[in-house]
Amino acid sequence: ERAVIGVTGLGVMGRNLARNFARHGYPVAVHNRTEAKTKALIEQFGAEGEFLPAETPEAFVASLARPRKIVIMVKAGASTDAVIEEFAPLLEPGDILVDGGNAHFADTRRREKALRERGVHFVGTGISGGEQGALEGPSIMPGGSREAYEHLGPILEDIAAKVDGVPCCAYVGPDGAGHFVKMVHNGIEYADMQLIAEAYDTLRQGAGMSPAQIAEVFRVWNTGRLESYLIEITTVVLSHRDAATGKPFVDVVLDQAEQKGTGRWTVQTALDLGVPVSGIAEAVFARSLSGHAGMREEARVLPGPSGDGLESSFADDVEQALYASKVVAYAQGFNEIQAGSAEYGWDIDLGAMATIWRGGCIIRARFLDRIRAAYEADPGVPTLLADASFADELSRAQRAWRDVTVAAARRGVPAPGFSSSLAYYDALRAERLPAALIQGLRDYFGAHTYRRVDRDGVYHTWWELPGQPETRVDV
Ligand code: NBP
Repeated sequence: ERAVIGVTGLGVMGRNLARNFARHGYPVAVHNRTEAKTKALIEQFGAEGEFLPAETPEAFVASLARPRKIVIMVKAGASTDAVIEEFAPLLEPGDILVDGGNAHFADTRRREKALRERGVHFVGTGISGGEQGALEGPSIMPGGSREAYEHLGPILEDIAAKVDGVPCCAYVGPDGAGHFVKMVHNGIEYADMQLIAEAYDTLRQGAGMSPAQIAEVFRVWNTGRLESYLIEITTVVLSHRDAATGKPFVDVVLDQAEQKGTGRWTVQTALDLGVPVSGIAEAVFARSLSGHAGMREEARVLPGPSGDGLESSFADDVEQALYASKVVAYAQGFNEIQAGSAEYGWDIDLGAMATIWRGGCIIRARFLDRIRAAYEADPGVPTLLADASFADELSRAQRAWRDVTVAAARRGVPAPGFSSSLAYYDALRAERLPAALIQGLRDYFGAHTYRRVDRDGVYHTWWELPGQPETRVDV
């Protein structure tokens, strides 16, 4: 019973997570369904720390100190249920099962409830940062009971990424909260990448710049407020040349983006919760559109605009459009976390979520400090757009944001992220929305009723009667 923690599922992520624990001095029990992976881990990396390999779940469980802490790192879905079924009977009340896979938060809620009834803590945990993050310090978003976090938290905080000495790991909230936050993190990641892609496309097609020139633009942007991992690697990818053809790498890659589903979950969940996450939704739809090869092939005959190129000083405007749209996407994502937290009673600290995303994960960025500060200044701020410092930046960006959106449309460059984020900004700040007309139409064809700006109550207009009288229907 030497192992402080155990990892079962030694794929790409599990293996590196186990090594991360070992490198931090924790004796770590390791187990994998196919034993060869366990052996390979010991052979290759056994010298990095104290590993306790186990052939069977029984031996694995027996090697763990109590309360046992077991991290499951297997393919999300049925595999996770299979592994839980295998291990749960071997555990005792107070033991802690951690699911570090990309589970849907609803599955995590179900699993947590079932295990709680057996006295076992189930900690659905978002882990971001990919293979390298798992090894060198990921961003960790653990849900589950506070009691479980008391045992587990210090170890996870130890192996997490650090920014200014602060670990990128904090207790998120009960049951599915950790996986929910990870889901929204991935949705925001989709939006971030879509906006970067639009900035690139606008500069390439609109301003006629080469990938190498655009790489340089991104390099400069990465020294300013956009500084982030994704902007940094955009420079690397755009600078890269294909060895076989000598062409820019971006020109030899098939332009059909794939997805594993967490972006889609973010949007589906937002639809259920009634939270407008248009920037994230556009990013998911843009990926799915890119994959419709047949439809795109047939539509290629449609004419586009004719016109001159844009000036390269335009790049400064694109930076503003990218930044402003990014603020909108994050504001929408944080609203979704806020809504999920309210719906499920999680009491999530939004500022803390921005804090744990500052390092380790794919969306790590300087910008997240600003979000943390905004929630520290006013934890109840209904939208980040209303935070004084973001509002100020958006108002200064808006001229360029509008110009780039217009220019993209004029040039025939699709920029759904820029334009939908701008529409969201304009809709939120609007004095009056045409939703009033929609209410009128609904009342006309379906007697769906409406409320008035000048009086309380619910009303219906008798559209078919002479004089079209109105009555109050809620009394
Ligand atoms: P891999 O595909 O590398 O490994 C899958 C692991 O699941 C293997 O250890 C495999 O065992 C095990 N497994 C499967 Br599949 N079915 C099983 C079952 N029925 N019983 C027991 N073990 C089973 O996955 P990965 O990329 O390490 O991802 C693991 C989890 O981490 C996923 O949920 C993923 O979404 C999540 N995640 C991945 C990343 C990333 O960047 N890759 C980032 C963040 C989160 P075997 O060796 O016997 O086949």
